[in-house]
Amino acid sequence: MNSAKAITQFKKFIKSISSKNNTGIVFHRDTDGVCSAAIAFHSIKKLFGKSPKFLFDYDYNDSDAFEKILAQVKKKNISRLLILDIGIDQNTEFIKQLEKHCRIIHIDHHKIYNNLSSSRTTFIKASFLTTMDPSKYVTSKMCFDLFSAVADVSELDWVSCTGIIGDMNYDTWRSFFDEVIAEKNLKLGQLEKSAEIINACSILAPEKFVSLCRFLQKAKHPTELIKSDFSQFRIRLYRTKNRFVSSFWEKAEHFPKQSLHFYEIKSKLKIKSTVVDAISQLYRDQTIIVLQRDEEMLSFSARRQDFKIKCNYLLEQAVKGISGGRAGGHIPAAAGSVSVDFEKELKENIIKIVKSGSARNV
Ligand SMILES: [Mn+2]
Repeated sequence: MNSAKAITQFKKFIKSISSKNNTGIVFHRDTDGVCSAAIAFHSIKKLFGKSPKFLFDYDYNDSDAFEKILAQVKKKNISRLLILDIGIDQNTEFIKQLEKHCRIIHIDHHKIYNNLSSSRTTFIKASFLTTMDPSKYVTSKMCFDLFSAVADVSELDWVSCTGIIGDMNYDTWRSFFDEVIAEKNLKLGQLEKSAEIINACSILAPEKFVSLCRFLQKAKHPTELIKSDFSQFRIRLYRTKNRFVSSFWEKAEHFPKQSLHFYEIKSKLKIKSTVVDAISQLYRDQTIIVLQRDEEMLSFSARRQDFKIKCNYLLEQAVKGISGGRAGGHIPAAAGSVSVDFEKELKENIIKIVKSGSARNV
């Protein structure tokens, strides 16, 4: 699939919507995900005079998520569903179920696991639209560019920037930021603060994430978000994060020869992605793996900012053969989970794979 074809497919899907259709948006419960959803929401409302009837923030760790989505799609009679910033093509069976009830468009920048393209599903991955690594063409920028071809979404350019920061790709999109900053009379710091507020909300108050999406789709400037009630979560989260970041050297398990570090953190907050993002910004040429457990599951996130190790491959291989193990993501950022009983096996697998050199990105 080339870029022109993908854009044609996108337009075809949008043309298939009328004001008679009920639309829904399923988006990843993270900053890039909700920013993507806000841009899609805004566009649909503008194009059809009718807001999406169903919004759902998807968490990879929620084993009931697919059932919940299917039930709501049926109940709310959703006939057009947008799935944003989720590697949903790992779950072809679920898509087959959904296709019985609605037409689907999947817009995402994770690597391609399975091509879902069918008469009912429009499948758009970043790699159809760009030659750069797909992790860099974040979904909120994809949505901004795609929807710009059918509607005026310029009001939400700052939301796209916020999603880009959430997926740590400011450097890739510097000139886009310069334009937005000049046009909206913004400061980069306001966009960074916005990304932090959204991230904090996803962790401390996920039950408010759908209303955050509704808020963002009509917010014309980051100050609206910064002055809102959502702002309160930021300070609480960042205090905790900084504590973990500052004890990284002392508390983590280090494998300097492999440039590999395991760091298990204990917190009631689901904070591992935030912690690993911050640490990996400090040590860009190291493979950092932060682990966090609840009663049953051990979750982990891997980061490597210099692209020398494929984190997605590393974790996918490491959970192979571990029953119930899951993993996926991008080259610089991936995540997964196994049952707590398999911690030792998981770490041994990771060390073995790194030593073998097979996860090297050549
Ligand atoms: Mn993303």
